[in-house]
Amino acid sequence: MNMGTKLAKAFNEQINREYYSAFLYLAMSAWLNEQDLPGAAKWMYVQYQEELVHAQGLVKYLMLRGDKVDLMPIEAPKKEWTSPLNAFEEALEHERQVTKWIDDLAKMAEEEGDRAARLFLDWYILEQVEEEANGEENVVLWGRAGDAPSGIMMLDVHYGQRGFSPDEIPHLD
Ligand code: OFO
Repeated sequence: MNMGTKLAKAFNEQINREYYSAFLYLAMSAWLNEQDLPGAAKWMYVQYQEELVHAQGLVKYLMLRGDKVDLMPIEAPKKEWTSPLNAFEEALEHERQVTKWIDDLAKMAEEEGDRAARLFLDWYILEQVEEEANGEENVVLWGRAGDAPSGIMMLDVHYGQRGFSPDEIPHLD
């Protein structure tokens, strides 16, 4: 039950974007670690792990449908930010862009009359609500901490508590 060339191509483009997201957050994690913020670095590392799973979910779906998986080069992310707040602001901006891409993909599935693909994408649509909510909270919290060393230290401890549990994307197993 192939999706067809147009939709499969769009899925492959989204796979590339999810891997780029993973690279971006891995780069942010490394930079935050260099800034002696191990908690924030861990938070971003968990985000990196989540993005890998998002990409895997799309790959598995293409395989399930019998469409071609076309892995493409992943753009190198930037490597430095001016402050932790700046990194979290850019992460939020990136997630807002990802939301638009996922919405466009869902619209294409609708236009193509592919109900199964459209239903599968519901998981990603709902995930983006969470991604943006987390991103907005990050910006508020790191903005509040400002340049105060004690505030930054407390926030970093809080961020270090984030653990990774793989998302339950349909058909991933
Ligand atoms: Fe894959 O949700 Fe973030 O980018």
